[in-house]
Amino acid sequence: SNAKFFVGGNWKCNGSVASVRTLVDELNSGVLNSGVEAVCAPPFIYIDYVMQHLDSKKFALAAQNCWIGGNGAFTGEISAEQLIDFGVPWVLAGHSERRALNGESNEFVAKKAAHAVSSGMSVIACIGETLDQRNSGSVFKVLDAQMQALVDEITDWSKVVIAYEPVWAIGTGVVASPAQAQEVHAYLRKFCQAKLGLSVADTLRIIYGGSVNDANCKELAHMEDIDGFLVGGASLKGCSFVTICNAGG
Ligand code: G2H
Repeated sequence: SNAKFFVGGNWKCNGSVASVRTLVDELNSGVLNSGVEAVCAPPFIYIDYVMQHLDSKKFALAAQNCWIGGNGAFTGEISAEQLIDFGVPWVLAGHSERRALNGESNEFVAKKAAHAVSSGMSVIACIGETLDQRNSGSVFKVLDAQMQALVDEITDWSKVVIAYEPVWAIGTGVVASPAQAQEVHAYLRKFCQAKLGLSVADTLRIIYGGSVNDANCKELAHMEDIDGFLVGGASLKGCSFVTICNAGG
């Protein structure tokens, strides 16, 4: 598509003060292509350190989650308003781990993403089918429902990146083949074309996530409708993450 290559590093619930310092140093010493938009998503408690030390000319910051609405009596939550106030421009929504482990529904994810966008944030909205759903032939039905919920809530799609992350490929080492990923990405772009129009569909970044590493990224990046990656495990190694960021060419 006609979109700037986008790579997010989702550190998940990993790291320590010491390892975050090492990772930031590794990332700062990497050389990034000018054609890539790269974003790192540390756990909340390390965001302040990363903001102060990570080279902001190379990497922007994302939070891994936010609350569905504004500030208030919501113990343990952090709002999009607070992230904006703190200077964090990006947030993930609907990662499959939160859908599965925290019971986040399509509607909840969509409302959260829409609230974050209306608060001024950019959102990486994650979707994807499980292995059972793939084996029973309901991939597109599942993706339709996840996408339709987002379409129903989000008004400004210029602030959205869609991450297709098949659950069976997440953290398993089983990466989707380039053809498997391309098939879904092309489907998603068509869906967006029908629901949101040609210009949105053409500029929307649809990125792939699930066991992306420095060895498999190049082949995936060549596929026409793969506009970047969301990277978990391999984003914890600075040199691997930089290699993946540069896979777009
Ligand atoms: C998918 C991905 C990052 P990993 O969750 O979001 O993780 O690359 O470890 O499969």
